[in-house]
Amino acid sequence: MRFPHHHRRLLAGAVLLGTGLSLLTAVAAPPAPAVASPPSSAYTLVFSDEFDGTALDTTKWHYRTDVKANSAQRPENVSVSGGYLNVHHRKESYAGKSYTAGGVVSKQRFRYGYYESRLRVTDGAGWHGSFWLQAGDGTTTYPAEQRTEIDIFENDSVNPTYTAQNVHLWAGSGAKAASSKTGSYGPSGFDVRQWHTYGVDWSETSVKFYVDGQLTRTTSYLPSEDTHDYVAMWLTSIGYGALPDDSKLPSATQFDWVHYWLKDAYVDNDGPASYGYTESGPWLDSSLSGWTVGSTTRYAGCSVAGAAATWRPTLRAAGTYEVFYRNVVSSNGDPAARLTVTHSAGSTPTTVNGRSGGTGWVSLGQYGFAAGTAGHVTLTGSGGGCARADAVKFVRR
Ligand SMILES: [Ca+2]
Repeated sequence: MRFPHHHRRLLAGAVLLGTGLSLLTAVAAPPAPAVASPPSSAYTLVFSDEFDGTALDTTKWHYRTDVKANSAQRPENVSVSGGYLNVHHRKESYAGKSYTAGGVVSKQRFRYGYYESRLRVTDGAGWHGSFWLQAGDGTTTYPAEQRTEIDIFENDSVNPTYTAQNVHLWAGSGAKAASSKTGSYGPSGFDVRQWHTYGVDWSETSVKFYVDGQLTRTTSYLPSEDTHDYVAMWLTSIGYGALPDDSKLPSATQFDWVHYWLKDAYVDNDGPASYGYTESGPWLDSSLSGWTVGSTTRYAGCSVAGAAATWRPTLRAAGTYEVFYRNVVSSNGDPAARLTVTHSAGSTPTTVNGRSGGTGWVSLGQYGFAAGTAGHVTLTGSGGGCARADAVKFVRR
């Protein structure tokens, strides 16, 4: 099921249509229809920028300011006008380069969910337009915290007939953790100088790439392959590959809007502090690995009854969710850890054996939840072993 909705600029045009054809000439020719395309109704919009103002919203965005390949990136090259984020390309000497470009990097971090932007790249060789996900603040493309990189859209403008659709697995500071998962999309007649929407649905096990609302490529990407970390959205363009075609400068790569939709909620002991994990009683760092590469776990004092950990997501929409606890099994684990799910109809306890069986997600059942932070899971140690805390997920059903 899909939920197309027209961009509000088109709605404004439709309103004017009803008032008389003579007004049509006052309305700029609308670009091709924009489609917001979460893969199902279970997704909720939680971050967006329509770029409809006259200045960048710097509460949402850093500027990309690195110096890389053929250009230096400058805040001066980013503008918001005409309903677009414009990333300007210029021939000018700056920071040792002969060209400048730029872009924006979200201050907020995201993980799983559906990301989409409508964009078009410049006409003329030399520019690497991209809509992509990775940690960082724009000062470098190789931050120490760099792990997952997902290229939702990526093109070298010397060949405007394709978009790359890659997942890169980094270990930080430009070092690879594993081989990239590369692919591209470019059917006959495809032209990235025209407006298209590019989306990615990133989940715990896969990355699905969309173009104009159609699924074009799926790659598996498991939490055991690299850290599924919290990433920023990058909407950028830099000089890269073929030298720029000076006859086309100045030019710009344009972004009409960007949207992020969330479906499932993950709460992790080592996620951002504000993302809903808390403890009471004696807890310690464990050497046992968490659910994704680099994720840590905690354990309660092993003979202490009553130590508790709580996972409390911010659920973006009311609905039915299946709740899972990641059971980190060990020989000294708590054989009777008590997991209590608090939901719209009350609280439901489940006893989980943390001493035998395999480490992995354990379903605690499906329940109804309100939007917000009322729903939660609490782990209470029995005192008969080490209760262990890693992650809990709420999967929308
Ligand atoms: Ca963890």
